[in-house]
Amino acid sequence: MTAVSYELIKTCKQTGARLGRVTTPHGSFETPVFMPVGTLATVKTMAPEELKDIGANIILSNTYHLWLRPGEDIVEEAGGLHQFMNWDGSILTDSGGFQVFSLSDMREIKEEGVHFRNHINGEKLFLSPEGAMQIQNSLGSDIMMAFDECPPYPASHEYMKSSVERTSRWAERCLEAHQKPDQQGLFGIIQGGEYEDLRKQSARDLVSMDFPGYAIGGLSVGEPKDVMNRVLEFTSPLLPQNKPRYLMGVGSPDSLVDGAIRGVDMFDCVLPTRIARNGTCMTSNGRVVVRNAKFARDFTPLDENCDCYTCRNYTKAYIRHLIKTNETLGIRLTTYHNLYFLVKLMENVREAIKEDRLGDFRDQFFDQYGFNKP
Ligand code: PRF
Ligand code: ZN
Repeated sequence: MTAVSYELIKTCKQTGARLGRVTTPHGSFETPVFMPVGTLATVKTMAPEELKDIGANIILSNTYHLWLRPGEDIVEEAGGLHQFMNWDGSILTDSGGFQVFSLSDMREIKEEGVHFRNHINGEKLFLSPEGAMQIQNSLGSDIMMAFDECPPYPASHEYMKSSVERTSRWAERCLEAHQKPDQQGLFGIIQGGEYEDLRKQSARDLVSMDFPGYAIGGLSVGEPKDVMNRVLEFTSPLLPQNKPRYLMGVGSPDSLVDGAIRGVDMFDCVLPTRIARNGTCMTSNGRVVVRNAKFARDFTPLDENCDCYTCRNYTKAYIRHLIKTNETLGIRLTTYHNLYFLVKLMENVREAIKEDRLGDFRDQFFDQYGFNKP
């Protein structure tokens, strides 16, 4: 038995989007799903009970950050990440590769792994496929990610080809090093940038290794939206129908809907929690910067169409006051609302797939949010 399984429930007749269910050792959830990010074993400002309240069943955490602080040995001694943070839903951990590339200084990529300096104190460190598996085995996440390289955009075809080939060799080493395949599902990561031949090569390599799920990496790294959509259109069909597909680091409302339409099942992003902490909210009518002076006397909720705890109980004027005075309740309320908004959006997407009307839902949602129709 593998630790993680996927059941395809139905596809939307209007768009081809997939409604499915992923089951892990810590329960199951319907897809398409948005996973809140809890980098340091906490979704910033949110207690686990609050995550449950908004309807989140899976969160993401980071190998790289937990390896540095508090150290995976301490998390393991606590009984694993679920026990350590008091979260009994599912957890996916990213492998650290991407974080090393985006956060650290002076990285050097070698066949054996990546040499770099820690972003906190400059200490010399080394992370390899084997290291990333050992750390994730100690953390005890339900879904682990393979150790990959996410090259910057744009990268030359020549560089991308050698990188994809190395990522495939690293994926083999991850499978080999993974100690608990019956308790933790390991997902492979497709790379290849915007190059169709390289995405094909990467998908062919990884699909032949038979992972229980596949991520599409290397997107939302600075390329235009239409490039991301085109890459999804030619990459999605390369992946097995009976395994989940995860688009890494993507979480703007338009990209969630457009990703689902292109066959993506899982998404994560720091966007809702990060913008909440500077007072920006996602609403059904677009972004609201609640810090703005124009809301000083606005005694209506952040979003008239939202029934979250924040919108049922507080006004823009009050939340603006809290954020302007650095009161911590302010960013708790905006974070709660933004996560609720995306979790609810995905509920609506799933409902629309059930009823074969995701295309209509997209048009209506984009109109109201204020995104331009393509
Ligand atoms: N690889 C890994 N994590 C990631 C990415 C990737 O390509 C991205 C790209 N958007 C976000 N997080 N391992
Ligand atoms: Zn709300």
